[in-house]
Amino acid sequence: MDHKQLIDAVKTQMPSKRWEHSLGVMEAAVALSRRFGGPEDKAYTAAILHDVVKYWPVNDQRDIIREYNLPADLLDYDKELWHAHAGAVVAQRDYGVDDENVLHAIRYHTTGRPGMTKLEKIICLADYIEPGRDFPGVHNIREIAEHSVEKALLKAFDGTILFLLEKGKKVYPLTILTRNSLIEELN
Ligand code: DGI
Ligand code: FE
Ligand code: FE
Ligand code: FE
Repeated sequence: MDHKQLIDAVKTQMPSKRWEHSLGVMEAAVALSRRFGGPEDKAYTAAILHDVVKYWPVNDQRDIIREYNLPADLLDYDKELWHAHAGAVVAQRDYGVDDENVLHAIRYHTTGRPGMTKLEKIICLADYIEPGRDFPGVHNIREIAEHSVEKALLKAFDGTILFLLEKGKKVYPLTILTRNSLIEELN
């Protein structure tokens, strides 16, 4: 599928508010790719698809995790984590994406992972700072993102982890490992 076909198809999978967020991620991801020399075309594709199953019934997301032998421990953590992994399966199976870098960018857009590629970092960060996002600290992260993807992502993960702590929620271990690895990369 080309981008236009992909957009028409993915748009039908979510409410219009969420689609606006996806448009914002496309814009931010392309801008970051230009700024930091990432693969623009892949960033565009990954951005379109990153939340493709976010509004599917959670039972369907859970079924995909089981059926495709995705990390079973995801099911012990927040449902919010499921759409990223399930989304990568759907991008490949239903939308014909076969680029492993793009699939990883979708799969790890919520938690990140140690050793992310530039594309993965860009999608993860674009998801945080797209123009429609409005949470405390986003302005500061956008400024940091003018010069460093890693520094901006580290701030973003700090914010997510603080948010989870404040809510008394569990933190998925990979999220902590991602933060640690960003600190190491910056040293
Ligand atoms: O799908 P989006 O809303 O665009 O953003 P996302 O895919 O980054 O989802 C982030 C949500 O996931 C956010 O509300 C926090 C929640 N979450 C729950 N547990 C974890 C977690 N996020 C991370 N990074 N790590 C967790 O352990
Ligand atoms: Fe998401
Ligand atoms: Fe995110
Ligand atoms: Fe998103």
